[in-house]
Amino acid sequence: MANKSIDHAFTANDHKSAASDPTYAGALSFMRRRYTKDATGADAVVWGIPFDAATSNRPGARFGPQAIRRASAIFDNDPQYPFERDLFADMATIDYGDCLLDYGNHADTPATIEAEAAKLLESGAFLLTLGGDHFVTWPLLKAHAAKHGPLALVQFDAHQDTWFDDGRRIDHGSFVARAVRDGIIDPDRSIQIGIRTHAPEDFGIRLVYGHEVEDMRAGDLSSLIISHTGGMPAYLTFDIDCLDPAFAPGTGTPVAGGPSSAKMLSVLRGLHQLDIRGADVVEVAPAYDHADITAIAGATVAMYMLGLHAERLARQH
Ligand SMILES: [Mn+2]
Repeated sequence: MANKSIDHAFTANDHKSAASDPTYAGALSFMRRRYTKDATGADAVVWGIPFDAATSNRPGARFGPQAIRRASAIFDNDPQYPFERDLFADMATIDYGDCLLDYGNHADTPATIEAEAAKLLESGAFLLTLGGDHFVTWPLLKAHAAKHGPLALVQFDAHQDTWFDDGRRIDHGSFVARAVRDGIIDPDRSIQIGIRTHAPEDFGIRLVYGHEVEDMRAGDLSSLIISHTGGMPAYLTFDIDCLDPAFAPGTGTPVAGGPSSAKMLSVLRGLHQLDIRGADVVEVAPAYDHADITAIAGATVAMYMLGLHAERLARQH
């Protein structure tokens, strides 16, 4: 057993070192990144929001961050395809742990998430958030828009998330409506991929339905996303229920007829020209999962998001 170490999540001396924990052992952080509450000097921060009180059907996404971190151990000791690099060699990355929320006081939840996200963004790092149900994207968008201005939303989802919203409800199906009304996303530059349910409003957002995804090539979908956002700063949100329940059974509101994880990973891989300013993976609910299928898909989507940021940093150097 050459060059193995263990518990990189708390023994790492810096934020760029490669972990070499045995895959089946060691303290679990996202991809064994160092756990720290100090984001100073980090190029990328991974953060969990264990919240699922906005779920309309099956709850359980509060366990999403834990499940995704645990599944991310499968990447250990293998340089990650398709990025052909040790992702962290030139991208200092930490695991900031989770957001503390009061389960008995959801009225304060959005402001708590927003304030902590804003603090992390102040450090200059790229923020990758592990949900949590899709409500968490609302305060995350607010924090990102405060820094970058209005954003193009690139949303992978079976649902449009434009349901009724009075600005006070805590609903995982309405954050898009709220974001459009508050001007923090530009609907004309936003796009939703994998949609297979109907909501009352689309606000002019470009929809790519599940059956259209089925008919399109992955590269064409990537090109459509890039051209539709038109170079605007973008926020990438991946609701794991975008995938067919065959590839993501462990989620709150599954819908049949979705794409495979292979196809959507190919689409993500083609997004390196997108001006991504922030990203999240939401709605992984491990209680309904089998053999970590959904958690592995979520961890891989998250890893691809970090990979896109690593490529972006490499281009800037
Ligand atoms: Mn959603």
